[in-house]
Amino acid sequence: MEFTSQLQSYRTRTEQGIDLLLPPATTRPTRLHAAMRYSLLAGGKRLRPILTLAAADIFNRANSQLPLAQPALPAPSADPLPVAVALECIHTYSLVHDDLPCMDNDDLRRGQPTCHKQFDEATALLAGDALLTLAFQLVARHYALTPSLALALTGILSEAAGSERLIGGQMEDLLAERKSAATANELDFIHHNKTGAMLTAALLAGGRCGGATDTQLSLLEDAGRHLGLAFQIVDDVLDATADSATLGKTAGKDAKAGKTTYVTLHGLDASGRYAREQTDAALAALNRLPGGAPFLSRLTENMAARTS
Ligand code: GRG
Repeated sequence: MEFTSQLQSYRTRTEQGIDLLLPPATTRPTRLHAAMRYSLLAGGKRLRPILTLAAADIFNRANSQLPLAQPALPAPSADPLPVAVALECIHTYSLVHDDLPCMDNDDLRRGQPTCHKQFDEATALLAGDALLTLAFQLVARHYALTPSLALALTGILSEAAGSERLIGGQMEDLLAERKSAATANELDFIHHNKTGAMLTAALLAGGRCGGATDTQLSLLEDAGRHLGLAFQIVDDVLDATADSATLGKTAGKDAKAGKTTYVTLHGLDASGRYAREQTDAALAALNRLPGGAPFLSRLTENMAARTS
């Protein structure tokens, strides 16, 4: 399938999965479930679930081409959709909490009022908590028949979302804001964990569902790390150069808050070069996967060239 149609197909699968796997808005307490659905269905690029679905497909395709009698059979593949939705739940919870007044205090997210603006602070806090919890419920429910896969996915999700990765990155980010400037090392730590961990987890979860080998999982991890940094550098460049309407969130916030970013540390040109280096490193890892992972490679290029 051509890239754009494939991208749209993954996105549609994700949207349908979200709608199906989230409790209906009529579930009691309706305000909570309405807030969860509001934030999750508000749009967004769906990058993490797309990475999961595409990573699983690499191995589904490769494994389906193997001769029947293999000396070391790859693990059987499983439907990656529930864990793809789980990743989007965790990502969305982190956005809902990040937008709260005690953190980034933002009014606009995915082109719409943030969850606490649309509902209220307490509801947004609880909706975020519930989305995080739902992610693990989805994994427990939908992979119950393959306990070793359920365990591996739980490990991937909990590590990426935990105190040393996503939450740790957010903590260091808040600490860095309180002092005059973050160092390059601190900035790399923040983004490697705040942004990179969830992107890597998405690729790993897909690889696990598709039955990737340990070597292939290492390549996915490598790709995720570089993709995460490239993604964040581009995010910093866009914050400094794009407008709010294009971004669907408040632009120029970093500069206004006096925040250290790749752009303030290295300037626009060097940031562009650094993003390119990281993109190339991600592509090199993807290229070593079965079939050269053309969809993920094109997506990586597109992320580097994105305008929102
Ligand atoms: C509250 C534990 C906790 C963490 C918050 C997500 C986050 C961490 C902060 C938001 C600010 C930020 C720049 C995070 C880096 C990751 C990032 C670029 C998130 C936005 O991801 P996109 O662009 O968003 O994929 P959409 O809306 O398209 O899904």
